[in-house]
Amino acid sequence: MGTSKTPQYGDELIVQESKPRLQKPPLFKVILLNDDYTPMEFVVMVVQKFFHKNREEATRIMLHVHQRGIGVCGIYTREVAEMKVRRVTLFSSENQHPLQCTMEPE
Ligand code: TYC
Repeated sequence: MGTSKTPQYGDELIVQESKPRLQKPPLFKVILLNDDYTPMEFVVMVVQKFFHKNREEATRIMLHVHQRGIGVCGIYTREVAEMKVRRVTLFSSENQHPLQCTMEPE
């Protein structure tokens, strides 16, 4: 019908901005499981290396797992948690230790 034209400076615009509704990504706990064979020192080293804890905190986490059977090393988005689980599992098996690492929704 030929009534449209290129918008010009000064044309009236009514813009309804949408509210910023960003969803928080789901988070996952990365967990170590106790076993009878993995040396305590190896577990402390794993917690320091992959979860960036200092030696005191890593020792505390290791002892918690040793005494209670299970313990949280950190909380991450899905992709980061999956990567940690894979790396810890690979590193443990490369070193002939049965240390089990898994994840669960927070
Ligand atoms: N229970 C093991 C031992 O006595 C130590 C250990 C701690 C193993 C934590 C696994 O996730 C673990 N040598």
